Formats: sequence, structure tokens, C-alpha cells
Amino acid sequence: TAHVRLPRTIAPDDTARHAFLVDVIDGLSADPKRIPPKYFYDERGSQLFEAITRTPEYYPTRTETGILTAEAGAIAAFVPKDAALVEFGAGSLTKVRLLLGAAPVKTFVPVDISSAFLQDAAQRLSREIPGLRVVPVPADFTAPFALPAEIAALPKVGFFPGSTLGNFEPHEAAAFLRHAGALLGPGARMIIGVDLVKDPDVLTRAYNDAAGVTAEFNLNLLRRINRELGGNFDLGAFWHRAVYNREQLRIEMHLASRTRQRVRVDGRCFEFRRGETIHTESSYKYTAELFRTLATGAGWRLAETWTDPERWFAVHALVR
Ligand code: AVI
Repeated sequence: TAHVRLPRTIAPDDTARHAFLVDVIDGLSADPKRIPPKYFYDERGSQLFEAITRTPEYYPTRTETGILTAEAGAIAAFVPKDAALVEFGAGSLTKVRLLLGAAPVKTFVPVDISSAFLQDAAQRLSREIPGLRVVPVPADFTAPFALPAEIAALPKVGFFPGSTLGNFEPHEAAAFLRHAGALLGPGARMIIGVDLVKDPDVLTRAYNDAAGVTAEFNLNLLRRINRELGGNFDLGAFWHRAVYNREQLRIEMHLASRTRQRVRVDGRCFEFRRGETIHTESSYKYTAELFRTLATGAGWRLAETWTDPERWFAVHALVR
């Protein structure tokens, strides 16, 4: 029988898997080993992150929510009438509800890498707020992407809560702010939540919760590699380590090898020394002044800053 080869289009899932594979192979080949934190967020990872935000030790989410609630009026006054609100890394959409309740927003554009989670959350939101147009964009916002054409003529406000900016290296954070400015266009505004530098004990506890949810979240990355990239990581052979780096003003999360061992990913072999780690995340903390310098260098002007009574977290308003 004749053998007919059908043309095969590359599905977006293949492209995403390939990018993941390349980053993991590169990162495990590097010394020290590293994997970018954006890969934490498969479905289970997104759920584990939500669970972290409910632990007593993880103060950022509830502190930021407190600021958004207490300052809703002032923050809403910063949003132009009929604006389109573009949220970067939208996740579960809990925080934006606080803003949408107070600000004159007509169109909401949540951008998130975890597309199943996003579709679900977007659907729930549009049912909840009937007058609101929700246009979800499933994209990795750390790479270039386009905004939907239907919001081209509207004034645009970026929303980037949760101190996600802190998970970028400082040069990446500057590049992100510059790109976000170009994407949102002239006259754009931005509301951005950033964790503040504080007592190292408070920081260290926040990333070492007693119930072990953060450890589960960190280890889930290995589970994802096993499932999606054909890895054979033994999750019991690694442990979660989170430490504050006082020079760099960042929490570092690592997965540390309990023994000397060999691991395979996609047919390739990687050696671990006993105690060797994979650096899986940095979470940079910014003083208000350091953040001002970062934003100014990226073409924004810092217009206002709202904070909580303990000054643990900051919500900044930027204007281009
Ligand atoms: C999403 N991001 C801001 C969190 C953070 O605090 O850096 C991720 C996280 N990692 C461990 N706990 C929470």
C-alpha cells in the first residue's frame, strides 16, 4: 500500500514542550544548575501556589490584598475612564476583582501562561460582572506577544500584582517594564505590586511554611519534568531549600540532592553531587527607592506608592 505522509502542523503544545525541554536541558547542563521559575505553573503548580498564599507564613498575598482593599478609591482614581485593564500573569483573578469593583474598567485582558486555569477563571469573572468584556490572552508574557486588536483605541492600564516582577533577574525586570510600556502604548499607566525588603526572618519563614506547601510546590517542578519531558527524578531524593541572600536582596529557592545520583531527562543523563542544588527561583525584594530607580530606567515615572502599616509590601502607580 502507498504510504502517504500528511503535512503536520506544529501544535502550540509542541512548541511549549520544546521550549520547556530546551530550558531544562540547558539549565541542568549549567553550573550551578538552574531552571526558570515560570515552569512551576502547570495545573497542579498553580493550585499549589494558591495554597501557598493561604499559609500563615506567606504574607505577600494577604498584605497586597489589604492594600488594594484599603486604597481601592485612590487606585481607582488612577485608572482613566473606559480603560482596558491588562493583567500580566493573571492566575486566579482574585486581586483584579478588587480593582474592577472600584475602577471604571470596560475591558479586561488577562494574560497567562497556564491556559486551562485562565479560561476557567475568565469565564467565572465574566459571569460575575455582566457589563465587563473579558478577552483572555493565553501567552507567556516574558516573551513578545500582541494585544487583541479590539482594545487598540482604548486607554490602557497594566496590572502586575503579586510581586511577580521579583521573580525576574533585575535586568529582566527592567526589560519587562520597558516592553510592557511599548505594548501598552503612549500615555499608558501601570499598577504594580512589589514585595519590600524587610526582616530576613519574616522573609525566610514565608518561603519555608511549616505545612510544607512551598516544598511541595518546588518539588512539583520535578514531577512535571518527569511527566512532560520523560524524566526519572526521584522526588524523595531531593529536598526544598529556601534562603535569603542579603547581598542580592533575594530569597533563593533550590532543590538539593540528598545523595550523589544520576538523573535522565529525555534520554540525556545529568550527574548530581551530594548536596548539589538546582536553583529554581529567585524572589527579589525592592525598597521603594530601588524600585523607583528600576522603573525610571525603564521609561516610567513613579506617580504614587501605597503600602501597609508594617511596610511589608508596596503597590506602585507608574505613568509613561
Ligand atoms: C509568584 N511569586 C511572586 C512568588 C514569590 O513569592 O516569589 C512565588 C513563590 N515562590 C515560593 N513561594 C511563592
